[in-house]
Amino acid sequence: MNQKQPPHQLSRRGFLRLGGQALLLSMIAGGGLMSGGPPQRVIAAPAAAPALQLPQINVRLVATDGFVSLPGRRRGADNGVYAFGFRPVLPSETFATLEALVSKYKGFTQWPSPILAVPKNIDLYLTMSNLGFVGRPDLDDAHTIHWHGFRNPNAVFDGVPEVSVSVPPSRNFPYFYRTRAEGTYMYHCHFEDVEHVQMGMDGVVYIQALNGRTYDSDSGVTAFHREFTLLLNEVWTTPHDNLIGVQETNWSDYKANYWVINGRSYPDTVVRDQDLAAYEGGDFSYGDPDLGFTQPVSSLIQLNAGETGLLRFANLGYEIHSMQLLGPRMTVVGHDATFLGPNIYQTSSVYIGPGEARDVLVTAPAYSASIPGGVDGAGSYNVYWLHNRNAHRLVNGNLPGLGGMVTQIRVYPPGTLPPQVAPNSTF
Ligand SMILES: [Cu+2]
Repeated sequence: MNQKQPPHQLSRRGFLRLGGQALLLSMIAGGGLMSGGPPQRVIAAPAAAPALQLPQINVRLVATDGFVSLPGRRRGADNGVYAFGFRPVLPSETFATLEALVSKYKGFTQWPSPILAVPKNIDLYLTMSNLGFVGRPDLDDAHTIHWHGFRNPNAVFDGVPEVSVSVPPSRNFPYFYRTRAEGTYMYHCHFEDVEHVQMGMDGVVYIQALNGRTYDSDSGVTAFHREFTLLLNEVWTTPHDNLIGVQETNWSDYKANYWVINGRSYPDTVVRDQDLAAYEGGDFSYGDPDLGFTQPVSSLIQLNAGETGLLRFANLGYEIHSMQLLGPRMTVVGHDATFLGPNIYQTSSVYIGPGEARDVLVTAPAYSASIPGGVDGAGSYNVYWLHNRNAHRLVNGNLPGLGGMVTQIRVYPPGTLPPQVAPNSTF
């Protein structure tokens, strides 16, 4: 995210200010004309009026297509899964020309869309640029960004194309959000949304509480040390293959054959960022067929013993998912970006319907060498499995063995892991 104020950003603020002044001036003029007397005096806004400007953050996402990688469907073997998605641009490119972004990013999708971790009480300007498709140049699909569950007072920025604006190829659109209510949300393209969401145009957005915990009015019970976004989806590879093969899909035949967390299915879910090159043999050059490039958001949960992790679950698949943790109890503190207050509950299985979100706290038990675990680059750990309770969703297509919607919580001796600086980063 770019918190700097480039010169033409100031001109945008100036434009808004000018717009406000122009409105005020026309009201004065109108009052004067209607009464026939002198212009009315301008009445100052009351001290309690909402601020006209809040601290501002600028973000830019590009929408394009490309290929992602699943077990048995590796992108590097020219057998990847065709997908659409939103990819972030570098902060230095936030105000780049569309042509520059097309030449660099077109055809390089990622899944899920980048995690948007947004402070509360800021103004977010999110510019989305539709770069068009490389794999299907015959399609002129538009895209939108819809923040699902977010209380958006203006339909123009809500991304539902039937009631607002969609963004055709070679066009930009600046979305505006004022972040008033903390919690876990999700965002997705709303243009032909059954297709575009299945194709990968979705991600997690969350609003950070001012107190550094999960919710501001929580009496201290939603504190955490580390946080992880876990976006649940299923993949039905048939429409992906049909799209790149220029064939139609009957969506009422929907029958998923992969189940993913953050776009990855096991064992990709438990690969540390630091091990990706060795895992797939890539070199991390731009466009390299690595998970780190196509599916860069880790699904692995790492905690020091005694630490509390916040798991921000969101489900943008089309099936209800029940995620079970074998080990410590989970404390559910939020549903759909709403603090549960006295209705906080403990459970070993969290049910999450399509379009729903859950804020779940897990406190890591003490480390013990006698508990099952392993050793990775961070050190020795105990392992607790977090998995879909439906065993049919613990597979990868027709491959044998464990796969699908399963990951690990790794618990290390106290002090092993340094403090977290970004959600989902691994050590
Ligand atoms: Cu779209």
